[in-house]
Amino acid sequence: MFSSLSDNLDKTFRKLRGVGHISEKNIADALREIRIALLEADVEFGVAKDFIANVKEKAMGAEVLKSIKPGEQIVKIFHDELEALLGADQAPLDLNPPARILICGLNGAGKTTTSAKLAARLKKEGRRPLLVACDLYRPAAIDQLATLAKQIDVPVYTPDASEKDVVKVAKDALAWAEREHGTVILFDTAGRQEIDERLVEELKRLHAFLQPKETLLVADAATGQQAVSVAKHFDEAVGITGIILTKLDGDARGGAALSMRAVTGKPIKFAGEGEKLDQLFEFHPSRMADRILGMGDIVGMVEQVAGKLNEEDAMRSMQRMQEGKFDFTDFLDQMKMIQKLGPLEGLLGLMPGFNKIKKQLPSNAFDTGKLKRTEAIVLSMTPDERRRPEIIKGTRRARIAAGSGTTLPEVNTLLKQFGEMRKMMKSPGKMKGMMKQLGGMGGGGMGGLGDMLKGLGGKFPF
Ligand SMILES: Nc1nc2c(ncn2[C@@H]2O[C@H](COP(=O)(O)OP(=O)(O)O)[C@@H](O)[C@H]2O)c(=O)[nH]1
Ligand SMILES: [Mg+2]
Repeated sequence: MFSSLSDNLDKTFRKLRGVGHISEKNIADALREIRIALLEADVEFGVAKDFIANVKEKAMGAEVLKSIKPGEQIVKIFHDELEALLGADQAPLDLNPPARILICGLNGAGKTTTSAKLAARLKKEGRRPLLVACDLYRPAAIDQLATLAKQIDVPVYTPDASEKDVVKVAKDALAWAEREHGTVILFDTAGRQEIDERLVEELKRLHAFLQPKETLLVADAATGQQAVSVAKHFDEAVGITGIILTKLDGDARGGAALSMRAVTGKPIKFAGEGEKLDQLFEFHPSRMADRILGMGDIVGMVEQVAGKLNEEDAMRSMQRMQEGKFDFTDFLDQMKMIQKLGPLEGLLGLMPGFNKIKKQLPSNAFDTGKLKRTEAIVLSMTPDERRRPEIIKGTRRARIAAGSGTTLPEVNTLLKQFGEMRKMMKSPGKMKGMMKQLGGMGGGGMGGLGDMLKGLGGKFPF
């Protein structure tokens, strides 16, 4: 998501930063490029136009600060406007009792998945969420929600397949919820390929009956402009209170995400970034702006990583890297951590400048099969070999290749890359830079992994 927009903005801003004195012409040129970049990213025309006008006004009116370069000042103005466009502050859910959340949207947008993801989040926060299946058109939809609910261990109300009245279902579900002592109830509704009157009527009736505190529209970020008009339509029909964008992990151009808030005036509250049930994140405009500007969503990454990693382990391998003692045992530990984190590509996408690094990586860099083969090679080494990779010469290499079911060239490549990686870790300049970054991340940092990856740049040995 956003990768070509990020690249284009990066080009423009690099030019701006390069000039010592900024003229009106510099600004005008940059704004023109930015406008094109936004439109290419599928940002709604009116939104792009207003956005550029705002940036222009601020850039022209800004008092030139002596302490920073003029180009950087404009980047900052742009960043702040982008943040405002995305909604300024993170918008929390209204969960005051009776907390009812109505989930709506088109077919395939991700309503059912997102209902479960949201329930999982709420449960983690210590609430007692309940799920209610209100998609009565497809029996499979009820089963789908029931299956997901089971995975996250959240009670689910599933109506009889013969039931056709959604308000009746909601009424029965509320009585059930009372008995279940739920503190927040999520209603997953039916969608259509397109908005049609019957769908809207049904949703209106359900909405009028439930009077939900939150009516969340689930919108697929990959659908671009269409998602924006759908949002408007739903909002006019039932009055949505917020938006959940899904499939931000895809390669959509991102325009919908940027236009949604401005067009509907409703906040984007969460973002889905994968099919797994823990891949729903709070939408933070400021972090998203950083990410679009290629600054990376460092805070998001730290949160994501911190939830899954053992900080002590991470710190220990960081320490070993610094001391130049990093060996294949540490490497194996790191690989295990990486596998725990889930898709590496998604995680790395949050890092500053990753779009550029990504292009330099071999196309199979994120191939989990390759990761497994690398692991097999390391596992076929003796403890001594893992500690002292320099002793792994000819016959040992052949033995490792045979033992791991890989080939000699694969073993050679891994050893070579590992050697290079080690050399880089020992280079004091590089490590110092990494440590500084770590300090800047606050909270003592999460340890070696993120920094190791960053420091490695294009040199992943796996
Ligand atoms: N990659 C990705 N896939 C998603 C995401 N959210 C939902 N999906 C997938 O999109 C498809 C449709 O989702 P579903 O919840 O059934 O949509 P519904 O028809 O709106 O209820 C399923 O295959 C989901 O796994 C997301 O954030 N990222
Ligand atoms: Mg569904």
